[in-house]
Amino acid sequence: MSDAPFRFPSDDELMAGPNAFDDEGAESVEDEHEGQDDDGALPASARVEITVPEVPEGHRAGFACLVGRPNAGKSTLTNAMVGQKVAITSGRPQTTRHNVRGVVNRADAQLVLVDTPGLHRPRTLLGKRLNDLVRETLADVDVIVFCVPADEKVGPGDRFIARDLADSRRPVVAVVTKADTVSREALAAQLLAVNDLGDWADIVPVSALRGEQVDVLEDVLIGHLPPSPPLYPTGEVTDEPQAVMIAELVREAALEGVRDELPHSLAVVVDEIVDPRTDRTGSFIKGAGGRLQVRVSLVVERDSQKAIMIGKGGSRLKEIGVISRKGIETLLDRPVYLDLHVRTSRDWQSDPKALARLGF
Ligand SMILES: Nc1nc2c(ncn2[C@@H]2O[C@H](COP(=O)(O)OP(=O)(O)OP(=O)(O)O)[C@@H](O)[C@H]2O)c(=O)[nH]1
Ligand SMILES: [Mg+2]
Repeated sequence: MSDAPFRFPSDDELMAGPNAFDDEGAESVEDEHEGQDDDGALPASARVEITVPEVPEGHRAGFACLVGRPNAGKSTLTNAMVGQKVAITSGRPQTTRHNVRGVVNRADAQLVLVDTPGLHRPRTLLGKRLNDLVRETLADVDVIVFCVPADEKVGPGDRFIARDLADSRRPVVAVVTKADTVSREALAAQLLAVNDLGDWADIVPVSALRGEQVDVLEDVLIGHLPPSPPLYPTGEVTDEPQAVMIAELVREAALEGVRDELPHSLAVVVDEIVDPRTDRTGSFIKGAGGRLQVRVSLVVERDSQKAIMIGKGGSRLKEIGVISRKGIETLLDRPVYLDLHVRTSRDWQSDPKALARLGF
């Protein structure tokens, strides 16, 4: 995998023919568009651009969607398969709040993983929206990955999801995650319990943390994809917009060490990104130098939570800034000046207007 910083193509770019594939190894016929008449009609000499990527015989490509209850290890497994962090992870439930696409590029196949929010009994409007999002996603993929953790008993939460999956009419591969956390006997028992949950195309135990069986799962999933050239540029590992990745890295750092309701109550948005190198009108912060200036808001539901986020004398917020800045600088491959603010938006999880402002 290259060390070059990510380049995030826009939807338009992804849809545009030549950009849909690596240019390397592609034969293309140039279209100069010269001599085009004012009325828009192309002269007979105009040639249409055709790009023919060289796709090896038998190449497969398609989508696999990871589902499961909160905290089942979906995002950690997504990152392990991609080989790079595309989704944030934490021990708090409901860490993932939107579909994150991660791309596994191999010579023989391209597997696009769709990591989804955990499915659970919704208690807020946000929870309901997240469940709806997952259900819609299921309809559009080639194969579904149902994640059940090895270290928790199969329960009503898993049965609730299994019933939904039975209706999806897609092949479902059941995965017992976190296999490293239990004994061989307990793992065998969990595999049997998961087998009894439904009619699965396969059952695979994995440990994303140790990288065990991750390649086996990859092969199984690719076996369910149709013959197709790559769907995404083969150099990309995700199509997440840069601002979303930044906000997620801040949220991941902020989730560390908070408990109870706070993880659910926290949303993070990027308010502004100013690049003093390219934006001459952009305000130039003293001491920021040539660094990219990133302003981020941490939004909580109550003033008491705001106090916790800020910490004594601002100590917690400072810590969040130090940790997330490192991640953002690695992501962007350049120095960053990070400005964090905490604000309260009362009960935003249940307020449709606030949800819309926060991008849900
Ligand atoms: N020991 C061990 N821990 C794991 C493994 N995979 C995930 N975890 C841990 O399980 C917790 C939850 O992992 P996530 O990947 O964030 O879970 P998720 O299913 O994406 O959670 P939501 O996004 O909230 O639905 C984290 O603390 C991970 O470090 C694994 O293979 N082994
Ligand atoms: Mg997740």
